Amino acid sequence: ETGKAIADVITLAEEVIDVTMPAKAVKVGKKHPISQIIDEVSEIFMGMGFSIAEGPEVETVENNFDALNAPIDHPSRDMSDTFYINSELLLRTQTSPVQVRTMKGQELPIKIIAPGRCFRFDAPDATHSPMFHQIEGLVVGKDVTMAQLKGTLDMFVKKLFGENTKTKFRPHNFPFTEPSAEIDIYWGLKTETDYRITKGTGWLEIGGCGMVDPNVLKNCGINPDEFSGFAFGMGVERIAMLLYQI
Ligand code: 2NL
Repeated sequence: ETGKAIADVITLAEEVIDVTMPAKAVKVGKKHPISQIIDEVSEIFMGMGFSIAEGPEVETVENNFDALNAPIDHPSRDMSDTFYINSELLLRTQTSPVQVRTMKGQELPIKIIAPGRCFRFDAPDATHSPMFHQIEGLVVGKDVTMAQLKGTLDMFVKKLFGENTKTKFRPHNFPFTEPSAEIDIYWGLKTETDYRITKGTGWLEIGGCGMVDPNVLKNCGINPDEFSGFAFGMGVERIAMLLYQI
């Protein structure tokens, strides 16, 4: 009986989402879970006035690290953490270089999200993959504030996870933002799985954010005395696993 019950649950999960066969999923009119999340998140931000920006997966060290204020000895720059093509080119380790390109090349104000594929020299396990997806966001203009950052992300998580979702901004450190925070949502402790995924706290980290560091604005040709900005980033696989119970 227990075996049958488990089999039924597995069958149900497979009917909701097929994580194994993107081609088959397309045939039966379903999108890959990664595409579903990217499309759903994009819809939410477009509803808040953001545009979608894209850029190359092969990037310059300048756009991926230098412009983003990454110290020359930052561990993420190591050969053992990043796929280098040569001394100037690499596979992007986040989608921020898309935003760097936009800041360097476009008029202000900027209000974009950048979804896409990223690469890090990681051994695959349950929580790591050498290829993964991120969605980053950037707003730059006159008088852009941290209050607007918190309001924007609070509205976003309510639209994605439900209107009762609470947020917590926990101080953190990133080279490209100052101040910086990690974003936690209250997930709850109703099931055993909830205890496992929240490490018994009920809170779940879903991404990072902060005010764009003045050095980053300067590196991209924007005067930090005149303009300010906020940015955020989240992992698509992580959100897909939460929403689809993978
Ligand atoms: C995370 C954290 C973050 C950003 C990404 C960013 C981009 C530019 C300038 C400043 Cl061009 N910041 N992106 C900022 C804070 C956090 O991602 O946990 N990602 C999965």
